[in-house]
Amino acid sequence: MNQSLESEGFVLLPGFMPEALLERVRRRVDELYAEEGDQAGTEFRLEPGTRRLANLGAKDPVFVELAANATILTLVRQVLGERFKVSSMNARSANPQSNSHQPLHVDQGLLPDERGNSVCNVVWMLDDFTAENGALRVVPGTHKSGLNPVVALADPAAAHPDEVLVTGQAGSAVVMNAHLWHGGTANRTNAHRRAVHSFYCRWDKPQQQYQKRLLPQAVIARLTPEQRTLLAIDDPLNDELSTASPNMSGFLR
Ligand SMILES: O=C(O)CCC(=O)C(=O)O
Repeated sequence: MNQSLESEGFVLLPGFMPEALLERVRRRVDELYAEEGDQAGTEFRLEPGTRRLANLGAKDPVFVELAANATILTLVRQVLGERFKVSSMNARSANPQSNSHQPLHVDQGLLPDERGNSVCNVVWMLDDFTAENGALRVVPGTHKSGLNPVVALADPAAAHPDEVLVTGQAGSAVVMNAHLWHGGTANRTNAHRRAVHSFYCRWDKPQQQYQKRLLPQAVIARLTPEQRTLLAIDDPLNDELSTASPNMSGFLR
């Protein structure tokens, strides 16, 4: 059991990505931003002050590899229990000198329910996250509050007295119970702050991006049996749930 993930609601894994993997992911993310241009992220959602990419599983196997990393899955299992799936794979880059500041939120506005936690997010740092460039802020312990900050706080965009900035070197990963109050902050530097998000949900929730429909057949054909299970390709309940809401938007986001 990871104590930080349990009690604080998140754990930072410094230097988690080997250098070659970090470079591969960075290169592909930059290529996709260049290829997609103005259209980047439009399949899902746009956000002022940021560049976004959506549906990354369809765009390169490396993003599925990230989401299927065994150490990461052990931590996700701690949050979501034995049965969970990938919900979406996206990228988010806080633009230089921009207001990429987000209100404190819980992903998809979801609170733990009678079955427990239902969402977990992994933020892969492709650049250093610093106090100046739009690092993630979190309010430790709030995953147990049963409250949605957008409802509970008078001003969810304001600094919270208990918030902490999650800073770290490029290649680090943050595994976060996504019921934790969190949000990106403003980037006051002249460089992009890039991240990939691997987002997971419990078995009984719809995927945020319905993988079976969004992944090209050729990509599905190349998945390993474990990846197929993780992406819920052969899961009739997921077909039912995700067909009903094939591309949910709203905070994680
Ligand atoms: O990229 C980040 O720093 C976190 C963004 C986030 O929390 C979100 O988009 O829901």
